[in-house]
Amino acid sequence: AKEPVRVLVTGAAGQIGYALVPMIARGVMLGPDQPVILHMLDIPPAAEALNGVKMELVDAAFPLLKGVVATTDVVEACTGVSIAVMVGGFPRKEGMERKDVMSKNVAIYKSQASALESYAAANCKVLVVANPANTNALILKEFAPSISEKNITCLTRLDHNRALGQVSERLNVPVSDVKNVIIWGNHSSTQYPDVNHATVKTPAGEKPVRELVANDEWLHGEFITTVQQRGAAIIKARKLSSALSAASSACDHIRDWVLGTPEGTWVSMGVYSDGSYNVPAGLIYSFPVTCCNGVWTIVQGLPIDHLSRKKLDLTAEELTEEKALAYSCLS
Ligand code: NAX
Repeated sequence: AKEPVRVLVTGAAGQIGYALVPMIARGVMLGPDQPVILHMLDIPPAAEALNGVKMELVDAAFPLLKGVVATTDVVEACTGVSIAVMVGGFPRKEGMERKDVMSKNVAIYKSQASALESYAAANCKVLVVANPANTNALILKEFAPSISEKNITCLTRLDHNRALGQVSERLNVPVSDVKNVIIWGNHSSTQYPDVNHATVKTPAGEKPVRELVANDEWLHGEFITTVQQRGAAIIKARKLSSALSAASSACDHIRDWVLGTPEGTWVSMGVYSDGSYNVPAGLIYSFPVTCCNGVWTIVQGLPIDHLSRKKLDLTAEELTEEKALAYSCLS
Protein backbone atom coordinates (compact mmCIF):
# COMPACT_ATOMS: atom_id res chain seq x y z
CA ALA A 1 0.00 0.00 0.00
CA LYS A 2 1.16 3.55 -0.70
CA GLU A 3 2.18 5.89 2.11
CA PRO A 4 -0.40 8.65 2.71
CA VAL A 5 0.34 12.05 1.18
CA ARG A 6 -0.29 15.13 3.33
CA VAL A 7 -2.38 17.71 1.47
CA LEU A 8 -2.89 21.22 2.82
CA VAL A 9 -6.02 23.22 2.03
CA THR A 10 -6.06 26.78 3.38
CA GLY A 11 -9.37 28.60 3.71
CA ALA A 12 -10.83 25.14 4.23
CA ALA A 13 -13.92 26.41 6.07
CA GLY A 14 -14.92 28.49 3.03
CA GLN A 15 -17.09 27.61 0.06
CA ILE A 16 -14.42 26.18 -2.21
CA GLY A 17 -12.86 24.36 0.72
CA TYR A 18 -16.16 22.65 1.50
CA ALA A 19 -16.39 21.37 -2.09
CA LEU A 20 -12.70 20.54 -2.37
CA VAL A 21 -11.87 18.49 0.72
CA PRO A 22 -14.31 15.65 -0.05
CA MET A 23 -12.94 15.43 -3.60
CA ILE A 24 -9.42 15.08 -2.26
CA ALA A 25 -10.57 12.48 0.29
CA ARG A 26 -12.23 10.49 -2.51
CA GLY A 27 -9.07 10.32 -4.58
CA VAL A 28 -10.15 12.77 -7.28
CA MET A 29 -6.95 14.78 -6.88
CA LEU A 30 -4.22 12.16 -6.42
CA GLY A 31 -5.86 9.00 -7.71
CA PRO A 32 -8.05 6.22 -6.33
CA ASP A 33 -5.14 4.28 -4.83
CA GLN A 34 -3.44 7.18 -3.04
CA PRO A 35 -4.24 7.56 0.69
CA VAL A 36 -4.23 11.13 1.98
CA ILE A 37 -4.01 13.03 5.25
CA LEU A 38 -5.85 16.34 5.01
CA HIS A 39 -4.43 19.44 6.67
CA MET A 40 -7.05 22.17 6.87
CA LEU A 41 -6.19 25.74 7.86
CA ASP A 42 -8.49 28.64 8.51
CA ILE A 43 -8.49 31.73 10.73
CA PRO A 44 -9.80 31.84 14.32
CA PRO A 45 -13.24 33.35 13.46
CA ALA A 46 -13.81 30.27 11.26
CA ALA A 47 -12.39 27.72 13.71
CA GLU A 48 -15.75 26.34 14.76
CA ALA A 49 -16.97 26.00 11.17
CA LEU A 50 -13.67 24.32 10.31
CA ASN A 51 -14.22 21.83 13.08
CA GLY A 52 -17.67 21.14 11.62
CA VAL A 53 -16.05 20.29 8.28
CA LYS A 54 -13.70 17.94 10.09
CA MET A 55 -16.69 16.24 11.75
CA GLU A 56 -18.30 15.72 8.34
CA LEU A 57 -15.10 14.27 6.92
CA VAL A 58 -15.04 11.76 9.80
CA ASP A 59 -18.72 11.01 9.21
CA ALA A 60 -18.20 10.38 5.50
CA ALA A 61 -15.82 7.50 6.35
CA PHE A 62 -13.69 7.96 3.24
CA PRO A 63 -11.53 4.85 2.83
CA LEU A 64 -8.56 6.83 1.48
CA LEU A 65 -8.61 9.41 4.28
CA LYS A 66 -6.00 8.44 6.87
CA GLY A 67 -6.15 11.54 9.04
CA VAL A 68 -7.45 15.10 9.36
CA VAL A 69 -5.64 18.04 10.90
CA ALA A 70 -7.96 21.05 11.36
CA THR A 71 -6.13 24.04 12.75
CA THR A 72 -5.73 27.80 12.88
CA ASP A 73 -2.00 27.41 13.43
CA VAL A 74 -0.12 27.96 10.16
CA VAL A 75 2.95 26.00 11.29
CA GLU A 76 0.92 22.94 12.28
CA ALA A 77 -0.99 23.24 8.99
CA CYS A 78 2.14 23.36 6.84
CA THR A 79 4.19 20.68 8.60
CA GLY A 80 5.06 17.78 6.33
CA VAL A 81 2.71 18.65 3.47
CA SER A 82 3.63 17.57 -0.07
CA ILE A 83 0.75 19.39 -1.76
CA ALA A 84 -0.51 22.83 -0.69
CA VAL A 85 -3.71 24.27 -2.13
CA MET A 86 -3.97 27.90 -1.05
CA VAL A 87 -7.64 28.88 -1.11
CA GLY A 88 -7.64 31.22 1.89
CA GLY A 89 -7.33 34.92 1.34
CA PHE A 90 -8.79 38.30 2.03
CA PRO A 91 -11.84 38.99 -0.15
CA ARG A 92 -12.48 42.32 -1.78
CA LYS A 93 -15.32 44.03 0.05
CA GLU A 94 -17.48 46.80 -1.29
CA GLY A 95 -15.81 50.18 -1.12
CA MET A 96 -12.32 48.78 -0.51
CA GLU A 97 -9.41 50.15 -2.50
CA ARG A 98 -7.49 47.70 -4.67
CA LYS A 99 -4.33 48.54 -2.80
CA ASP A 100 -5.91 47.70 0.57
CA VAL A 101 -7.02 44.25 -0.62
CA MET A 102 -3.62 43.65 -2.17
CA SER A 103 -1.89 44.68 1.02
CA LYS A 104 -3.93 42.20 3.12
CA ASN A 105 -3.18 39.35 0.72
CA VAL A 106 0.49 40.22 0.45
CA ALA A 107 0.71 39.96 4.24
CA ILE A 108 -1.09 36.59 4.27
CA TYR A 109 0.98 35.10 1.43
CA LYS A 110 4.23 36.38 2.85
CA SER A 111 3.65 34.66 6.19
CA GLN A 112 2.27 31.45 4.71
CA ALA A 113 5.25 31.32 2.33
CA SER A 114 7.60 31.39 5.29
CA ALA A 115 5.71 28.58 7.03
CA LEU A 116 5.76 26.41 3.89
CA GLU A 117 9.43 27.21 3.37
CA SER A 118 10.31 26.01 6.88
CA TYR A 119 7.86 23.17 7.52
CA ALA A 120 6.52 21.66 4.27
CA ALA A 121 7.99 18.45 2.83
CA ALA A 122 10.88 18.87 0.42
CA ASN A 123 9.61 19.30 -3.13
CA CYS A 124 6.15 20.42 -1.95
CA LYS A 125 3.93 21.47 -4.86
CA VAL A 126 1.91 24.64 -4.33
CA LEU A 127 -1.28 25.74 -6.09
CA VAL A 128 -2.63 29.22 -5.30
CA VAL A 129 -6.37 29.62 -5.87
CA ALA A 130 -7.14 32.74 -3.82
CA ASN A 131 -7.32 36.01 -5.73
CA PRO A 132 -5.38 37.81 -6.99
CA ALA A 133 -4.13 34.28 -7.71
CA ASN A 134 -1.16 35.02 -9.98
CA THR A 135 0.21 37.76 -7.76
CA ASN A 136 -0.40 35.86 -4.51
CA ALA A 137 1.63 33.03 -6.06
CA LEU A 138 4.40 35.46 -6.97
CA ILE A 139 4.55 36.78 -3.40
CA LEU A 140 4.62 33.22 -2.11
CA LYS A 141 7.52 32.47 -4.44
CA GLU A 142 9.43 35.55 -3.26
CA PHE A 143 9.12 34.61 0.40
CA ALA A 144 9.79 30.90 0.02
CA PRO A 145 13.11 31.06 -1.80
CA SER A 146 14.02 27.44 -1.03
CA ILE A 147 10.90 26.17 -2.80
CA SER A 148 11.73 25.77 -6.48
CA GLU A 149 9.93 28.18 -8.82
CA LYS A 150 8.86 25.03 -10.68
CA ASN A 151 6.76 24.14 -7.63
CA ILE A 152 4.71 27.33 -7.32
CA THR A 153 1.68 27.71 -9.57
CA CYS A 154 -1.73 29.37 -9.69
CA LEU A 155 -5.12 28.17 -10.87
CA THR A 156 -6.29 29.06 -14.38
CA ARG A 157 -7.60 25.56 -15.03
CA LEU A 158 -11.11 26.69 -14.16
CA ASP A 159 -10.92 29.22 -17.00
CA HIS A 160 -9.44 26.52 -19.24
CA ASN A 161 -12.29 24.15 -18.40
CA ARG A 162 -14.82 26.92 -18.95
CA ALA A 163 -13.39 27.44 -22.44
CA LEU A 164 -13.66 23.69 -23.17
CA GLY A 165 -17.24 23.81 -21.89
CA GLN A 166 -18.21 26.72 -24.15
CA VAL A 167 -16.81 24.99 -27.25
CA SER A 168 -18.55 21.75 -26.29
CA GLU A 169 -21.89 23.52 -25.88
CA ARG A 170 -21.53 25.47 -29.10
CA LEU A 171 -20.66 22.41 -31.21
CA ASN A 172 -22.85 20.04 -29.25
CA VAL A 173 -19.99 17.58 -28.74
CA PRO A 174 -18.87 15.89 -25.50
CA VAL A 175 -16.45 18.11 -23.59
CA SER A 176 -14.04 15.17 -23.40
CA ASP A 177 -13.63 15.37 -27.19
CA VAL A 178 -12.41 18.99 -27.03
CA LYS A 179 -8.79 19.77 -26.14
CA ASN A 180 -5.91 22.22 -26.29
CA VAL A 181 -7.64 25.49 -25.65
CA ILE A 182 -5.29 27.94 -23.90
CA ILE A 183 -5.76 30.51 -21.17
CA TRP A 184 -3.00 33.10 -21.42
CA GLY A 185 -2.08 35.49 -18.64
CA ASN A 186 -3.90 36.63 -15.55
CA HIS A 187 -6.81 34.91 -13.80
CA SER A 188 -8.84 38.09 -14.28
CA SER A 189 -11.01 39.59 -16.99
CA THR A 190 -7.90 40.41 -19.07
CA GLN A 191 -7.10 36.70 -19.51
CA TYR A 192 -7.04 35.57 -23.14
CA PRO A 193 -8.98 32.37 -23.87
CA ASP A 194 -7.42 31.18 -27.16
CA VAL A 195 -8.92 28.48 -29.43
CA ASN A 196 -6.47 28.90 -32.30
CA HIS A 197 -4.81 25.54 -31.57
CA ALA A 198 -7.79 23.72 -30.06
CA THR A 199 -9.20 20.60 -31.67
CA VAL A 200 -12.23 18.32 -31.49
CA LYS A 201 -12.12 14.55 -31.89
CA THR A 202 -14.43 13.51 -34.76
CA PRO A 203 -14.97 10.19 -36.57
CA ALA A 204 -12.75 11.66 -39.32
CA GLY A 205 -9.91 12.49 -36.90
CA GLU A 206 -9.03 15.65 -35.00
CA LYS A 207 -10.44 18.84 -36.52
CA PRO A 208 -9.57 22.43 -35.58
CA VAL A 209 -12.19 24.16 -33.44
CA ARG A 210 -11.91 27.21 -35.71
CA GLU A 211 -12.92 25.17 -38.72
CA LEU A 212 -15.82 23.45 -36.97
CA VAL A 213 -17.23 26.59 -35.35
CA ALA A 214 -16.74 28.51 -38.61
CA ASN A 215 -17.86 31.75 -37.00
CA ASP A 216 -15.04 34.16 -36.26
CA GLU A 217 -17.43 36.73 -34.88
CA TRP A 218 -18.45 34.34 -32.10
CA LEU A 219 -14.89 33.14 -31.49
CA HIS A 220 -13.47 36.66 -31.26
CA GLY A 221 -16.43 38.07 -29.36
CA GLU A 222 -18.98 36.22 -27.28
CA PHE A 223 -16.79 33.16 -26.66
CA ILE A 224 -14.00 35.23 -25.14
CA THR A 225 -16.22 37.48 -23.06
CA THR A 226 -18.31 34.55 -21.79
CA VAL A 227 -15.19 32.80 -20.49
CA GLN A 228 -13.71 36.01 -19.08
CA GLN A 229 -16.94 36.94 -17.29
CA ARG A 230 -18.16 33.50 -16.28
CA GLY A 231 -17.24 34.05 -12.64
CA ALA A 232 -19.51 37.11 -12.47
CA ALA A 233 -22.31 35.23 -14.26
CA ILE A 234 -22.16 32.45 -11.64
CA ILE A 235 -22.31 34.98 -8.80
CA LYS A 236 -25.34 36.62 -10.42
CA ALA A 237 -27.14 33.29 -10.80
CA ARG A 238 -26.14 31.56 -7.56
CA LYS A 239 -25.66 34.62 -5.36
CA LEU A 240 -22.41 32.86 -4.44
CA SER A 241 -19.19 32.50 -6.38
CA SER A 242 -18.19 29.33 -8.21
CA ALA A 243 -17.17 26.63 -5.79
CA LEU A 244 -17.78 23.16 -7.21
CA SER A 245 -16.20 24.02 -10.55
CA ALA A 246 -13.28 25.76 -8.81
CA ALA A 247 -12.72 22.75 -6.56
CA SER A 248 -12.96 20.30 -9.45
CA SER A 249 -10.50 22.35 -11.52
CA ALA A 250 -8.05 22.53 -8.61
CA CYS A 251 -8.13 18.71 -8.53
CA ASP A 252 -7.57 18.60 -12.31
CA HIS A 253 -4.60 20.96 -11.96
CA ILE A 254 -2.83 18.92 -9.29
CA ARG A 255 -3.74 15.54 -10.81
CA ASP A 256 -2.34 16.42 -14.22
CA TRP A 257 0.74 18.03 -12.66
CA VAL A 258 1.53 14.97 -10.49
CA LEU A 259 0.29 12.15 -12.73
CA GLY A 260 0.99 13.74 -16.14
CA THR A 261 -1.02 15.14 -19.06
CA PRO A 262 -2.21 12.68 -21.72
CA GLU A 263 -0.06 12.39 -24.86
CA GLY A 264 -0.92 15.17 -27.32
CA THR A 265 -2.84 17.21 -24.75
CA TRP A 266 -1.87 20.36 -22.94
CA VAL A 267 -3.55 22.24 -20.10
CA SER A 268 -3.33 25.82 -18.79
CA MET A 269 -1.44 26.59 -15.59
CA GLY A 270 -0.26 29.84 -14.05
CA VAL A 271 3.52 29.32 -13.86
CA TYR A 272 6.69 31.34 -13.43
CA SER A 273 7.49 32.96 -16.76
CA ASP A 274 10.90 32.29 -18.28
CA GLY A 275 10.23 34.76 -21.11
CA SER A 276 8.55 32.19 -23.39
CA TYR A 277 6.32 33.84 -26.02
CA ASN A 278 7.95 37.16 -25.13
CA VAL A 279 6.02 37.30 -21.88
CA PRO A 280 8.13 39.23 -19.36
CA ALA A 281 10.18 36.84 -17.23
CA GLY A 282 9.42 36.94 -13.52
CA LEU A 283 5.61 37.05 -13.69
CA ILE A 284 3.30 34.19 -12.78
CA TYR A 285 1.48 33.92 -16.11
CA SER A 286 -0.87 31.29 -17.48
CA PHE A 287 0.67 29.27 -20.34
CA PRO A 288 -0.14 26.03 -22.14
CA VAL A 289 1.87 23.31 -20.39
CA THR A 290 2.42 19.58 -20.54
CA CYS A 291 3.33 17.62 -17.41
CA CYS A 292 5.47 14.51 -17.03
CA ASN A 293 6.94 12.95 -13.87
CA GLY A 294 5.64 15.81 -11.75
CA VAL A 295 7.27 18.54 -13.84
CA TRP A 296 5.44 21.06 -16.05
CA THR A 297 6.94 22.37 -19.29
CA ILE A 298 5.64 25.30 -21.30
CA VAL A 299 4.53 24.18 -24.78
CA GLN A 300 6.89 25.92 -27.20
CA GLY A 301 6.63 27.11 -30.77
CA LEU A 302 2.91 27.77 -31.16
CA PRO A 303 2.37 30.47 -33.79
CA ILE A 304 0.85 33.63 -32.27
CA ASP A 305 -1.14 35.82 -34.66
CA HIS A 306 -1.35 39.61 -34.46
CA LEU A 307 -4.65 39.71 -32.60
CA SER A 308 -3.47 37.15 -30.05
CA ARG A 309 -0.17 39.02 -29.57
CA LYS A 310 -2.03 42.12 -28.46
CA LYS A 311 -4.09 40.11 -25.99
CA LEU A 312 -1.05 38.31 -24.58
CA ASP A 313 0.62 41.68 -24.03
CA LEU A 314 -2.42 43.33 -22.47
CA THR A 315 -2.79 40.70 -19.76
CA ALA A 316 1.01 40.75 -19.17
CA GLU A 317 0.80 44.50 -18.63
CA GLU A 318 -1.90 44.04 -16.04
CA LEU A 319 0.24 41.48 -14.22
CA THR A 320 3.25 43.79 -14.30
CA GLU A 321 1.11 46.49 -12.68
CA GLU A 322 -0.22 44.05 -10.07
CA LYS A 323 3.34 43.01 -9.29
CA ALA A 324 4.35 46.64 -8.77
CA LEU A 325 1.33 47.22 -6.55
CA ALA A 326 2.16 44.11 -4.50
CA TYR A 327 5.77 45.24 -4.05
CA SER A 328 4.61 48.70 -3.00
CA CYS A 329 2.63 47.00 -0.22
CA LEU A 330 5.83 45.40 1.11
CA SER A 331 7.61 48.63 1.82
P1 NAX B 1 -14.75 32.02 1.05
O1 NAX B 1 -14.78 33.40 1.56
O2 NAX B 1 -15.98 31.17 1.12
O3 NAX B 1 -13.59 31.20 1.80
C1 NAX B 1 -12.34 31.74 2.05
C2 NAX B 1 -11.86 31.17 3.37
O4 NAX B 1 -10.52 31.61 3.59
C3 NAX B 1 -12.69 31.62 4.57
O5 NAX B 1 -13.09 30.50 5.34
C4 NAX B 1 -11.71 32.51 5.35
O6 NAX B 1 -11.92 32.47 6.75
C5 NAX B 1 -10.38 31.88 4.96
N1 NAX B 1 -9.21 32.70 5.20
C6 NAX B 1 -9.10 34.06 5.16
N2 NAX B 1 -7.86 34.44 5.49
C7 NAX B 1 -7.16 33.31 5.74
C8 NAX B 1 -5.84 33.07 6.13
N3 NAX B 1 -4.99 34.08 6.37
N4 NAX B 1 -5.45 31.79 6.29
C9 NAX B 1 -6.31 30.78 6.10
N5 NAX B 1 -7.59 30.95 5.74
C10 NAX B 1 -8.01 32.21 5.55
O7 NAX B 1 -14.23 32.12 -0.46
P2 NAX B 1 -14.26 31.02 -1.61
O8 NAX B 1 -15.49 31.19 -2.42
O9 NAX B 1 -13.98 29.67 -1.04
O10 NAX B 1 -13.04 31.50 -2.52
C11 NAX B 1 -11.72 31.44 -2.05
C12 NAX B 1 -10.78 32.21 -2.96
O11 NAX B 1 -10.75 31.63 -4.26
C13 NAX B 1 -11.16 33.67 -3.17
O12 NAX B 1 -9.99 34.45 -3.06
C14 NAX B 1 -11.68 33.70 -4.58
O13 NAX B 1 -11.54 34.96 -5.16
C15 NAX B 1 -10.80 32.67 -5.23
N6 NAX B 1 -11.26 32.09 -6.51
C16 NAX B 1 -10.32 31.79 -7.44
C17 NAX B 1 -10.61 31.12 -8.60
C18 NAX B 1 -9.55 30.77 -9.58
O14 NAX B 1 -9.90 30.23 -10.63
N7 NAX B 1 -8.27 31.05 -9.35
C19 NAX B 1 -12.02 30.76 -8.94
C20 NAX B 1 -12.92 30.70 -7.75
C21 NAX B 1 -12.66 31.74 -6.68
O15 NAX B 1 -13.36 32.91 -7.03
